[in-house]
Amino acid sequence: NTTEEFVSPEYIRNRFSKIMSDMYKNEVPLYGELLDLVHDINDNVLSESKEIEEQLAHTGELTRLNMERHGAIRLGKPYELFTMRRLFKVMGMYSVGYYDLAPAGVPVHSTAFRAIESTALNQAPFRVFTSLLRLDLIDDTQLRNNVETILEKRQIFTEKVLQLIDKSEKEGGLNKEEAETFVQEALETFRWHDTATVDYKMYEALLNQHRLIADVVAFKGPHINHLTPRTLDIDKVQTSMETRNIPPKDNIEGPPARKCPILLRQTSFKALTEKVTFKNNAEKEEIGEHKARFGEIEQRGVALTQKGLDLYHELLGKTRKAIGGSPTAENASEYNKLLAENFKVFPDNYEELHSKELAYFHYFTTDKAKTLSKEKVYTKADVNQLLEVGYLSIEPMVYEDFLPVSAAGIFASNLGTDDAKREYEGTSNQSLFEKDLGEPVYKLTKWYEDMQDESIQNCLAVINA
Ligand code: OOG
Ligand code: NI
Repeated sequence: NTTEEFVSPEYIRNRFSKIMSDMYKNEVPLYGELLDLVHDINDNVLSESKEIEEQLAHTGELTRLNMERHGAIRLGKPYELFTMRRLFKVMGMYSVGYYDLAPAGVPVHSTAFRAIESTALNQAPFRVFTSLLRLDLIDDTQLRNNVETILEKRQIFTEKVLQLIDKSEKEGGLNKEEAETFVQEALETFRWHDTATVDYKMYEALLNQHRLIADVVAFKGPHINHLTPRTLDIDKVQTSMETRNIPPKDNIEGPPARKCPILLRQTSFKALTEKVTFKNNAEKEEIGEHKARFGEIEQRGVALTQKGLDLYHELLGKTRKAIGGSPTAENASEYNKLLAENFKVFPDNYEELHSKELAYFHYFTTDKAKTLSKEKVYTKADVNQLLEVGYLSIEPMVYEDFLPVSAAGIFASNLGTDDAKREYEGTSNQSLFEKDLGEPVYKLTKWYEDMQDESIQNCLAVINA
């Protein structure tokens, strides 16, 4: 086996993303509807705005737009998180960010697996929001012990996929044939199972503790619970969903609509009610229902610096506080009005977002840069000056990650309001998460900082050459 035979992680990631999407379309036909709707709306936006098209072409995002999607899974025990990290690594995906959902009433902590180089992201932007159940937040000791026993026995990975992960780790990659076996075997872990591994009584006990706990513990594996295409106009998607008989959630999560979109806005359609068979004993089966799988849409905007994030959280928090927490169907329009009002102090043009250091940007040299005198060696300190006089230009750097408050809202809209109102006292536990994961997560803002720096260094290298 020589290195030349290996296919790239991007190839494997795209292949996996494609077969996962096909599987989900098959299992959840509304997701296919949603994809069609999003493609139509994206085509419209691009044909109406040359500016948006050029900006996306410039940053390399245009070609990835229609393959862009993220998914989400919920894991039960440390071994599953540890092995999932190894599995995703075969596809060039690494753990970025730590999200604590406990304060929002969801007993999990999470990360996102994704590519970490911009070229790799542009070739295959697939990512997976991955949550791990926090058993320490289950207050009923007996139930917690039961959960532990149930989870201890399950193996969510196939024998074959484990072998191929080993092989890829030892030899540095997989050839085309192995890669195909790998994606097919990996897919098994994400598949829906309509037979529960517990009896109905246990399912109800889990459900009563938290709907999410039932979803994680009662099944053979971590079925993919949604897939999310990227749209260029989420308000349009939200209002068009109903005309296609897709039932939307009550409001869009995240920042308000803006000329210069920031971070991430998300909405979803409500989870399907699906039939599940519960095995009570060898002879008796019971049919019940479970709600877990839904579809989501996202619109991505510019990534914010820590300063920008702080302002975002301040304005969002202020709005939520004023209406008494998460928006409901009843106060959604009041909430949206207030949100837009409060965000008026957040600059809405790229020049100001840049000069106030609220957001991250890619830097480019312009044609004019060729005329620069070669006598001086330019450094980072000259960058703003070079930008002002037109030797450099900037484009917004897209936010590639997630938002904890929004994620909690997405969880909640599909779990039922009682669960969402729950509060967990437990403190956030990033070091335990990283121990279970088997390595530290990439720090969010540092990742963007490094990308921006790299783009500045590349420009300086061209100018000083
Ligand atoms: C994950 C919800 C979070 C997002 O896009 O913020 C999420 C889940 O429901 O398991 O996917
Ligand atoms: Ni999502």
